[in-house]
Amino acid sequence: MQQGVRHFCVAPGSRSTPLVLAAAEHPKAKIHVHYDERGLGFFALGIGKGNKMPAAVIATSGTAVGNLLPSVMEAHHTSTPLILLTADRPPELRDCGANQTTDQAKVFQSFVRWQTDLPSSLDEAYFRSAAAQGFFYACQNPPGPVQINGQFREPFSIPKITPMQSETGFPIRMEFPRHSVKEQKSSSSKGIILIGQLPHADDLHPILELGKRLQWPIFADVLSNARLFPTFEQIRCFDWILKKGCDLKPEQILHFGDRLSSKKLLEWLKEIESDYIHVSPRPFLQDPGRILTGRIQSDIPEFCSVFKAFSDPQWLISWKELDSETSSIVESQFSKESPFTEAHAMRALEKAIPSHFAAFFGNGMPIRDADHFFFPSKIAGFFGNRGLSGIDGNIATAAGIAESLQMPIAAFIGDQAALHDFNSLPLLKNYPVFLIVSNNFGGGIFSHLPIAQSPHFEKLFAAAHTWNFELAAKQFSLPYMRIDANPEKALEQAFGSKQSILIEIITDRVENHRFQKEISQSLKRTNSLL
Ligand SMILES: Cc1ncc(C[n+]2csc(CCOP(=O)(O)OP(=O)(O)O)c2C)c(N)n1
Repeated sequence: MQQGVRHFCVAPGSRSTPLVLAAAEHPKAKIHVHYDERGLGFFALGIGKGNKMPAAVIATSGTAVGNLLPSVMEAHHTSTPLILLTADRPPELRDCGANQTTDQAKVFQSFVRWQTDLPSSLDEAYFRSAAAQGFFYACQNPPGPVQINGQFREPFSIPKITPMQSETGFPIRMEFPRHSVKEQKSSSSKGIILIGQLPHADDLHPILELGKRLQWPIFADVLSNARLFPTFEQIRCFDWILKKGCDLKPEQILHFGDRLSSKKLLEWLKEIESDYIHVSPRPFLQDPGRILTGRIQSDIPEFCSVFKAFSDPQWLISWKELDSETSSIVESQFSKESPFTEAHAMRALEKAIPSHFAAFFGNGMPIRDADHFFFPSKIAGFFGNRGLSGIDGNIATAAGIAESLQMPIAAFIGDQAALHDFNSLPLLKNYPVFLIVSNNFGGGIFSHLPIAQSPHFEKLFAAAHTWNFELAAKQFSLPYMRIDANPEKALEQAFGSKQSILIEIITDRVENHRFQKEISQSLKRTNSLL
């Protein structure tokens, strides 16, 4: 608490009684209760994604702790701060068959930035210091998950910790060094800037300004938030341009932040063999193609201010021309008579979403469709779980983001991601989450793979089903709306609500695949006419 942690996410249990009561008695703690530790972990992850401050999860011993692992992995891979307060048995009950007792001090292995196994009896100074140490590691550069495993002996009592005098400020002052860099020069004028999800919100503008100064095209991922500031240099249809085939070859690539969603981009980067530099304040290697020619660990604004290169206005203009040709071909597909697909649903969301909403995209097709088709003029921000791209915990993460930002969120996820995280529907009870489930009755993403031709596809890959979500909403007293076509008006109406709602949009994964294939083919046809 003294460090500024306010959200305590609690799953019921007995061994964790001292931790739960200590949080409950604190006047400044905001307590969230959920019965499923897996969803609770993702909810806490969402809080950390929203406000960059760690939420604390309190869990009892045994498999409860194991259920936190997926969210801890995602927190590790996305550098999201998270504190786990796990309750354990005292040493005399370990390794002797005692109930609900396992080796939970090592469950999270290398995924936690720091871990401690607190002894059963400890004085206040030790406890305070360990809590501050955990906070420090959770927030250091790079932030991430930490575990404080506490050994509690019965009878349980509330630890007597007298609140510190000062109610504000941190008793441990943290100052992280900025990673500064010397002047960086490139002899190229034909450069491209890639922007993935960024470590800090204030990294974005210096990159956009760098693009303007150098007149270098910018390829920005949906989670970079760059499309909220549509500067001239941004190439909106870069993924379609690369899919169609493109003769423009950059000499220099500058990549800021995380991996981009576009698979085609990675293939193209391998083909072109340009000088390719990744810039991040974090020490993690970001190079799935093993093609980087340089890594610079630096604060992003600092790097942008010292980077020098040449500009060639024609280079940018050539990309802009390609972008506008490509964009009009993509748009012409939307104006044609065609069956209703996930792409159309995404477009409807783009038009209907109010500007004070945030947006979250589930893994599978939703994040990819958002990357292609979701360019709202103004919203509060874009979110996803792209550290490990799991379809688990997507509902819980969106709920955690809404809670920490205290703003409504539209969460667009597929039916399998929804089925995976049904347990988290009760978490929608607080801040409004407009949960849009695009139900294409299976895993649509696999229709885009060669395995879609296999006779085993529907059963073993799409995992086809015939379920819908109306009764699930009813089970958790959530309002429900079903949309079969023309979703824009219906979405606008739903977004007027003050409370969470489950909106099921019926889509067709085969048609979605056909629609996107048609875009690629019409782009290729135009290529051959040129
Ligand atoms: C926890 C987890 N299990 C399995 C996968 C593999 N996977 C990736 S996408 C996907 C299907 C997604 O289907 P759905 O949520 O319905 O979205 P759609 O692609 O149909 O739009 C699966 C099973 C995963 N990413 N995470």
